[in-house]
Amino acid sequence: PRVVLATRNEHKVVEIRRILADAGAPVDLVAVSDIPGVGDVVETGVTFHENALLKARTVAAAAELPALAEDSGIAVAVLNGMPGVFSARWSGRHGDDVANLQLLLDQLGDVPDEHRGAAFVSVAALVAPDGHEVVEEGAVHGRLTREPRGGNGFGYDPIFVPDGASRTTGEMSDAEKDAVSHRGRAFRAIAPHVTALR
Ligand code: ITT
Repeated sequence: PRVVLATRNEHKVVEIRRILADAGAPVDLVAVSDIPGVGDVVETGVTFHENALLKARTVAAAAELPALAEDSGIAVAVLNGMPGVFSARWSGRHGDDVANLQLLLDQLGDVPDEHRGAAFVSVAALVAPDGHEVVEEGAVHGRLTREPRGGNGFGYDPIFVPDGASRTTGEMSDAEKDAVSHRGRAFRAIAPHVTALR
């Protein structure tokens, strides 16, 4: 099937393509930037679920093709789940990973390790122009470090250590991150639904 990948985040494009390929889902993924007339979707939702569906519905309608979108972020326990849906724009500058990560570290200050719990969450939404919709969620729990470590991945990866691991997801290989990540879980769950499209 031909499916539009409704994200403007290049890091997500790379990871989602890789996860679906590794899951053996044969799909012709078209970048949303290659579809003329599809503008930016304003993320007005207050949940990952709402925003993922909003992005997929808007792009599916505009492109007249099935669309796959993701909304994701990091939920920090001592910040009552923030940055959450605001993760990409936490510092006020959308997509500024360095500023976003630094602000989060500053906000945590010297909160002790046992209170630095956080979870990455990914909600994947698949919407077909005929109205067929599937939503799958993935999460990975862990804790935030005090200093960034590792240059792989993106966003908050250099400060996130999954439960049971000692390295940050920024220090992991692609395969190691995908095996445990929120995105790996959500997109492996949605892969059979993508394959089932005609
Ligand atoms: P689209 O809406 O176009 O998909 P976006 O980057 O704005 O792109 P989101 O609103 O879903 O997407 O924001 C996700 C943010 O959460 C992302 O910019 C990172 O700051 C953070 N994030 C999500 N997954 C991550 C991961 O695997 N590693 C590190 N940070 C991640």
